[in-house]
Amino acid sequence: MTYENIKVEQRGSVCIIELHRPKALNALSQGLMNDLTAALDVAEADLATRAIIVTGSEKAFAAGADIIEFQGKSFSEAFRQGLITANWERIDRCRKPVIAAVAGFALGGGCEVAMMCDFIIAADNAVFGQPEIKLGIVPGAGGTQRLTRAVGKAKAMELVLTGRNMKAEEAERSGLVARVVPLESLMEEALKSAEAIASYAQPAVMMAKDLVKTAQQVGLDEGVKIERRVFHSCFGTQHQVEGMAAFAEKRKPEFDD
Ligand code: DAK
Repeated sequence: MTYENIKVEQRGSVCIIELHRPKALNALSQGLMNDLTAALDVAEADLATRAIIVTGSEKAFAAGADIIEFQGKSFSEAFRQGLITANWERIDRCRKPVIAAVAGFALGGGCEVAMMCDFIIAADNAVFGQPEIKLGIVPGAGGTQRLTRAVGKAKAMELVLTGRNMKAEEAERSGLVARVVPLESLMEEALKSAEAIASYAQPAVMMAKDLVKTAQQVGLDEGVKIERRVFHSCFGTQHQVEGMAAFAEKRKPEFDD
């Protein structure tokens, strides 16, 4: 499949999706979001793909939704057309693990797309922010919600109300990103994580992802109860049998699906 606004590369069982609109700092146009959605559909349907990396360029992961496309829309158009529709949530609905490898600007919708991924590995030049307030709007793809869950109310409120950008080191300290690495080793580090994940039992990986996401939706008692049920269900898989046999036999487990 060929795309206009992204590049897709398969590295073994890892699918790397690179946002690629260099002239507009990877601004997330409708065309780009359509491409991203299509690529995720393919990666999710492909049994050989066990982990996905979404990345951008060294200068920009994505500098937000495409402001030029937004410009001139009336309330009625925005509301009735569902302005930039449901494909914005496609990453969030992906059942396979998705890592955001972020260098440069991750602003507005760019920060929101990164936050929809399962975790963010940031280059030391990464910059995060929700500057929508400066455009006379509010974040519209989960920025106020996911940022608040990630960094807490005080910092989220400050970032959203002032439109201030946050550098990688502050983003790591605040819990928005999992790890900061030197720019030159960003992809190597993201690949290492993706390949580790890809080597594990895929049902367990998908269940674990689902459970961590559940923690963001439900209370502790309910979450722990759901976790217990899913834990027990692992004992119905051949992966648990293989994983524990391999440990006992002091060999590497072989998880082929
Ligand atoms: N949209 C369109 N073009 C953009 C862009 C953007 N967001 N960001 C940058 N560009 C373009 C610039 O216009 C410029 O184009 P030319 O003039 O060369 O043709 C080119 O990229 C290079 O940008 P700069 O010359 O400005 O580069 P600098 O290094 O000087 O500055 C910057 C980089 C990132 C600080 C600056 O470009 C900037 O402030 N960009 C805008 C950042 C921003 O405000 N982002 C938030 C946009 S609003 C929703 C889903 C999503 C959203 C809402 C709802 N639903 C599902 C309902 C999201 C909304 C947003 O993201």
